[in-house]
Amino acid sequence: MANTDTSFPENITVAEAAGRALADAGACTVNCVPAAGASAIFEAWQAYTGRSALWHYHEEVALGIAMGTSLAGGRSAVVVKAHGFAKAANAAIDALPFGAEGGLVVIVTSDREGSSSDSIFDADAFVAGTRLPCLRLGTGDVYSGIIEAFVRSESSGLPMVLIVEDHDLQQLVPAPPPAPALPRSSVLPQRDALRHTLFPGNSYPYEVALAKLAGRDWKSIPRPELPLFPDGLPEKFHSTLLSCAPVFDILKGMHDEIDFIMGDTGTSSLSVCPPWEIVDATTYYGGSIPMAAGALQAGARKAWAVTGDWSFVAAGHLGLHEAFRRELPVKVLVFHNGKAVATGGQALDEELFERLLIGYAAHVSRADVTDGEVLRSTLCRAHCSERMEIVVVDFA
Ligand SMILES: Cc1ncc(C[n+]2csc(CCOP(=O)(O)OP(=O)(O)O)c2C)c(N)n1
Repeated sequence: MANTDTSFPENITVAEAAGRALADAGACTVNCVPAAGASAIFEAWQAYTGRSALWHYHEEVALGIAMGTSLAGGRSAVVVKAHGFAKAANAAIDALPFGAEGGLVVIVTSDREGSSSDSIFDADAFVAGTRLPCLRLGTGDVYSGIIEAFVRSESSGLPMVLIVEDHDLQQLVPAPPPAPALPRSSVLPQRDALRHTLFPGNSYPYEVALAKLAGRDWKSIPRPELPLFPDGLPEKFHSTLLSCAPVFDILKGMHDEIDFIMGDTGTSSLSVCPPWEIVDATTYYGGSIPMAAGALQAGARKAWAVTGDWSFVAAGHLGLHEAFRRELPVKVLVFHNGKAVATGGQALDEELFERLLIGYAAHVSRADVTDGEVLRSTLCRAHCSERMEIVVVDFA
């Protein structure tokens, strides 16, 4: 049937249909690393919404931010090339047990023959390996497929991956009629650290994911208790956790004023356990800063990222760059113990750590863990500030 609304052309490209679907689905965050195909969708989304969003540099960060947005109840999309999805895989594999609160849709543009890519591989098999629910969309299904993916992501509580073929994106398809915005719940997702904290010994997120994948009622799965410190946690982490206790105690006191505290791989994320119960969510290595940034993009007022120094150097700083560029006032707490305790105590390259911080010198404040008063005032000042703050807690 002909479209009688003259403000909309009869035919649009598949990329434009995708951009329009992201808008009509109410995605508040669309994160894209430039690459053939992916860029066309992102640009179409910007043109259709009149929004101008920054490009991303790193797909793992783009997905981590989207995961944070989703956790905070916002709808988010990531648009990347297939090899970009491979680069984001560390976040993607955690996205399955982590799940989705607000709809989370990853659009992967595939280039089967490698005609505009620097790699040729089986994108479908790669995505299938993550076990994330996935659909390949043909040209005529792109608009409805994206809208339905958001609906399905929210009803299943899982992220969705959609694969579209690069060379389809410039094909013409009938323009979809203007659609009413996809309704969404205005209720903020409840904090559920047990379900959103991935660490060895917590099998609950995985069991929930399996139930979601099978379409079973995950809410009826018995909820285990988080282990109580000290007896419930491995002895090898006791002394590190005890040394961090002054910081945990202060954070616990501030907890009610913080919307989200994102943890990172490393011993500090064990502060999810009682008696502290600090961390709301922990996913992949270096994921705390992107996730905190994503929560802010979804409208959270205060979001902290709690990370170890090694994870910060390894990947966390990548998220810092993106948060900084977007002026997102993430609060970053770095436990500077000079080693990777979680993996056996490998020494940190101190010079490299300091070098990374120099770029953000105006945002960095430091406190020695033994100086309780300075520690408290430094954390409180950072929390009250309206800009990005990086608090480095130094251990002897
Ligand atoms: C991609 C990836 N590589 C390696 C690891 C293994 N790993 C887990 S935690 C960690 C470093 C932890 O050190 P730090 O961030 O300083 O925290 P700490 O344990 O000292 O508190 C590493 C290397 C991982 N989880 N993911």
